[in-house]
Amino acid sequence: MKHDRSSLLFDKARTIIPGGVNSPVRAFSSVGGRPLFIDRASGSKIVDVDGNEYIDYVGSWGPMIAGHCHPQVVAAVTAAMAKGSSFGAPTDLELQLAEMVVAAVPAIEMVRMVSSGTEATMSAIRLARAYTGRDAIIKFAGCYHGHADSLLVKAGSGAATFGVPDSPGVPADFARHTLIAEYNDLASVQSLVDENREKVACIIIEPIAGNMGTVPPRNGFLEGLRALCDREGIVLIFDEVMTGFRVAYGGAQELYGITPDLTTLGKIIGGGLPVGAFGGKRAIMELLSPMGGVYQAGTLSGNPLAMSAGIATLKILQQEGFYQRLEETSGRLADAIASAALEAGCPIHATRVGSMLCVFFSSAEVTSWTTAARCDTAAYGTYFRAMLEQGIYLAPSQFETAFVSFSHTDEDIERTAAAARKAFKKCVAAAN
Ligand code: KE4
Repeated sequence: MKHDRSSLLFDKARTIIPGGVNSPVRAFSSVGGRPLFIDRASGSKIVDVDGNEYIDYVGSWGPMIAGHCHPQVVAAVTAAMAKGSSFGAPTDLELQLAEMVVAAVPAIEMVRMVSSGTEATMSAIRLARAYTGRDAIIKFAGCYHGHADSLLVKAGSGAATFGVPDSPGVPADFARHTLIAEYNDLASVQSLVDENREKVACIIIEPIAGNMGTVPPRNGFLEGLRALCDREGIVLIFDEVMTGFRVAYGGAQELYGITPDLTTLGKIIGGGLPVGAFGGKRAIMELLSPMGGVYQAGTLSGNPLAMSAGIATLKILQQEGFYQRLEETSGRLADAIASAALEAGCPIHATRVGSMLCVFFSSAEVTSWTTAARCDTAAYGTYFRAMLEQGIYLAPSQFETAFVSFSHTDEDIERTAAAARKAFKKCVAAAN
């Protein structure tokens, strides 16, 4: 595959955009090689500026669950654009999407739209601090909740990828309010709570961790967090920016039957346009300006184009059999990849929850950041490059999740399996 035009664009981009990218994990730094500049996409495929086509398992990091350029989403956004892109005033569209979210997620009694997942989590934490009058927050090593200062402590995703889970520029005075627990380790949470009596405002968690690779919650873990928060008067925040409408129409909280106090959303509810949302108990949400004193605002919050894309996408997800088809396709892919690794004699630990999946280059089970961090990231890089050369576009980091969309076909799965067989053999050869 030739990548001349991508390479030229990357050289130019790097002169005026830090790292040549507008989000670090896109830089391919941890997997070697140079990022591809994408020209267009449709269904399960993306095409780079050199005309190379790939089966896409990044899906814009989650939003494209219905596939790229879904006709219903394109039509909705085109129609909205013809009426105006932004008014800075309430519209019926944001009410429609709010009603769909509230109907889908019973724990959300009220919801506020914003323009990114970061804004959603940052605002939810501010609300939790106001509601409890407490300052400390608990997050989990390896979980990523966006790049707000208080959350860039032992963060996952790109922060983990680049080895800066504790970002420079975050004042120690901010970070000291962020306490770090171990995912799937209730005792580590209880210890922090015991050491910080009456000081913890909230626990924020990815109910299925997707930013250290895909790490499912162990049986009883989420239930234990819910009980602990009830005992201690702590606000439980489920960050479902990635899992919301992904693993079930009602998100991970529907899948596991746990009711958080606040939920953050993003990605899928914007159908690929900039969006985020946070919502939950009325008693907490009513503290938000202009009802209450907790300030939060945004020029493009509830933007008509993003709302239109989100409404159209959720309508597609409501179609009979949508999640069943997604489950079947994802299961076939996971089985094929596991078989390919076994056939090649390449030790991996594979995880999957619905259409979120991950190949950890580890012979041990991965249940938290401690075990994820031990993965062979060089081997992941070999796997990534070998798959890319064969037209399979994976997340350019071991500490991310692969996403299957409704538009991935049986042929896509077969092609991916064939590519994986060769890629794992390359990994074994490289290791010897
Ligand atoms: P954004 O601000 O990027 O819209 O959302 C932040 C966020 C919050 N919570 C969770 C669980 C998330 O996964 C994210 C963002 N996810 C990453 C991918 N792992 C976005 C990709 C990127 O940073 O470029």
